[in-house]
Amino acid sequence: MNYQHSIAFPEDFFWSAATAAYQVEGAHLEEGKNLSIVDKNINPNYADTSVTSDHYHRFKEDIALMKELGMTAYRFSISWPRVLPHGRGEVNQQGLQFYQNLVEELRENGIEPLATIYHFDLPACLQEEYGGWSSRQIIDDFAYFCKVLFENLGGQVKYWFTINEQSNMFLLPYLMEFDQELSLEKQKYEMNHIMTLAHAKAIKLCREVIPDAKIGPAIGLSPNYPESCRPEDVQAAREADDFRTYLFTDLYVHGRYRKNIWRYMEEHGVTPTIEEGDMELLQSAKPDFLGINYYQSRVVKYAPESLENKDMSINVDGKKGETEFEVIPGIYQGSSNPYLDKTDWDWEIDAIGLRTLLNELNDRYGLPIIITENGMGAVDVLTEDEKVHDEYRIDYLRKHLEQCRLAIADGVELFGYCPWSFMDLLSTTSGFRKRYGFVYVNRTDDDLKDLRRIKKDSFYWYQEVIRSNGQKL
Ligand code: BGP
Repeated sequence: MNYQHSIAFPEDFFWSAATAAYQVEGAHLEEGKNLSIVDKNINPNYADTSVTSDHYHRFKEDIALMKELGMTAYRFSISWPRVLPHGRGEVNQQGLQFYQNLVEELRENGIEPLATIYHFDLPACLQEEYGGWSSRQIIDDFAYFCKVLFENLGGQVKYWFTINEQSNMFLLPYLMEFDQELSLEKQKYEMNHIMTLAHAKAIKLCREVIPDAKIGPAIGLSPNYPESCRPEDVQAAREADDFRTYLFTDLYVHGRYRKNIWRYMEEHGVTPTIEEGDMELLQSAKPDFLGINYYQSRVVKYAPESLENKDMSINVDGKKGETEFEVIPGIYQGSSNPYLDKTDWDWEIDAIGLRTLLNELNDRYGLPIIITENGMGAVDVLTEDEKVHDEYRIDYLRKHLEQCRLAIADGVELFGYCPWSFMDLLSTTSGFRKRYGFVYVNRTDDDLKDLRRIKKDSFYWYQEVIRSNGQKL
């Protein structure tokens, strides 16, 4: 439904953009920083994490560009092994100072800092010591990391995201490490439970240390459409949403496991270990908002019991058609959507799906929502006259923002938009080949060149969007 009178974005809407530490900072072993599991496990076919966009050394220049763009907020993440090189214990003052300088510089430029505490980069030493997220020991270590951040940055940072894409880390665990001897599925459900406990503790701690701050998760979500109106497919789409979305959001918001998923876990012998007090902790830590990373929707159909179980295999090289869909026999299997265009990485472009998702989440949970990621990965071309004509990205973002405006008119309390990404950075799966930024970074996977910053066409477009508070899309 369209409305006759268009609704404006709220006056205090956060016009933001996002990055994450390991993808943008570089300096992966400088000034006391230690290795994370991402530093060790990033796709070896592309650039590594050592330099990336060199933001660690150029953050002032980058913040000047954010200001020029007109951003009123900036979502970034804090590297755990930069602040705590041993995962716990002694704080690396130089590492902490970097984030203090960063948030100070943002504030001086009128940009609200939005900080993600955990964006995939677990200190490698904690993985080696006790298996990282597979052990409950991590809950206290994570709480300690949070305490250091809240105490030292809490005066300046009033918006916090606990864990980035717990759902995707669990679904596409290309950066995680598992025990080869144990059932993968069981380990995933155990880890998910442990992560949710750590997230809940962080929320409680934040409320104690910075009572005027707001905190919530940043969840990676793709709504599932049924491939046909065959009732089996409609039910399969419902269940896909239960497994891939509502398992996580119900845990975060209500502190409970969905009954159908719990029954599934019991029947498959993969229930997580629940200790005394766990569920009370989860129930006592309702987030202030939901952060949503949205890139695409998905299509599913019923998967007969006779099929073989198969994990999803994602396209990492940007050659169309390489994605292989997951199959969960008796529940659902993925399929492609003939009505949608796709990126070179097979991500299905569906702006309306964002409105649908926002409304669905609003109806279920009634919490304020911020879009913490949304964007289009592409191979950008730098022309001889130093331009990047990324009209495909403008088109993608414009369409998604139109749907955000409609969702606000529908009644969704949307308070910010953080396109992925502010500047070009190391893609989690595909190095510097796959770019997302408003600002081009002059380097390739093999050649660091001069790392010069160049404003793309989308930079000037977003600048106008912000200047008009979203009236001019
Ligand atoms: C999300 C991550 C980001 C980012 C983005 C794009 O899952 O939170 O860190 O990488 O996806 O993904 P990719 O870089 O694989 O295209």
